[in-house]
Amino acid sequence: MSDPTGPDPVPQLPAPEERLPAPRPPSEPAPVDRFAAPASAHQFALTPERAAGIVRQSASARWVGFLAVLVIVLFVILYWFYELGIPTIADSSRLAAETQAQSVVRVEQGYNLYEANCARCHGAQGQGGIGPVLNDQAKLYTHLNSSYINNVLTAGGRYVCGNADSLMPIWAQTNGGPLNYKQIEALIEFIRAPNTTTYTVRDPGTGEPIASAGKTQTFTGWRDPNYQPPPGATPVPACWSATPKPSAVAALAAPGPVVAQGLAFTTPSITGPADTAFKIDFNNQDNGVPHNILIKDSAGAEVFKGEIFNGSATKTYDIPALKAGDYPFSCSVHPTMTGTLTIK
Ligand code: HEC
Ligand SMILES: [Cu+2]
Repeated sequence: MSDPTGPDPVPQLPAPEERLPAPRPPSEPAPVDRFAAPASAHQFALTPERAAGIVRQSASARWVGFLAVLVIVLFVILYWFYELGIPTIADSSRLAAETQAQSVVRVEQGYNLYEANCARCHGAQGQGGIGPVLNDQAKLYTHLNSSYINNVLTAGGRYVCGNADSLMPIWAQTNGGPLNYKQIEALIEFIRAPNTTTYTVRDPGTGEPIASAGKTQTFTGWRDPNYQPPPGATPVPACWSATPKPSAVAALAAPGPVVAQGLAFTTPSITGPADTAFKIDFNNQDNGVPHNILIKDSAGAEVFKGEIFNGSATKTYDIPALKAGDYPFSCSVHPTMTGTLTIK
């Protein structure tokens, strides 16, 4: 279809030259065999020997792991029994032994507290006197349980029968008494101590055993752990009051022992009967330190001067009859040691 009037047709270009690299001349074969690793090196599958080695290795790793776990498990089990005891063997545990040792310490402290504060009313062996008997098995079985004793010592004798004039004072510091909660605990532990255990009498200050005639003094608890009330026994009444004899009351009016310890009177307020001569047991617990009791009247006049002696020792002072009133007392050697004697 050419049109003589149309523009000149685009001239036909020759096909573009093919620009390929010049072909290589055929290479000559290598003169020698090239160095190459054997075919086995290129094999990625495990050889049977290698596979067996891996199995052996992981088997021993499993053993190591198993033994480690075994050691830990055995340790846990053995430590468990060590701490908590072997079942069926009572008291075989370390915790029980520790509790037992602490209980012994408390009972021994409780003994000293009892002898110093309670023995004058309840008897040195708890046999009773002005206050009711305490070492009675039927009573110790349930009546004198820890919380009951704690209540009596906290509220005073009124807790027993509701008698507001009970002779038994309040002992717990929480209620204004002289003994702190540790001392109350020790007293409870002592009162409930089993009679199957022998305890050592210790010096309250140093904790050293007290020996007399070369023999360490000991005591046993009161409670028989195997006691069962006989069938048909009348239960202990909740209110167990002893009506004190008048002579006992007069004796009671005399103060308990006055204790000097650490250059202070641990019993700074004491009471005594009016118009009656009475005795004071003065217990000087400061080793090698001299103390005495010097009583003055409110005007400052000396009414009694006790013999000065070195601790540890106890002496009984005979106090003359005094009129009712407050009498300050002190130590003539250490005037900073003071207290008040109330005569009523
Ligand atoms: C001043 C004498 C006196 C002193 C000291 C004393 N008590 Fe008492 N106690 C009594 C009297 C009296 C009763 C009886 C309570 C009542 O009904 O008034 C009693 C009751 C008790 C009871 C309850 C007994 C029962 O059968 O219910 C216990 C426990 C007790 N005293 C423990 C102690 C302890 C522990 C101490 C030493 C910290 C102590 N007492 C010091 C006089 C005393
Ligand atoms: Cu002194």
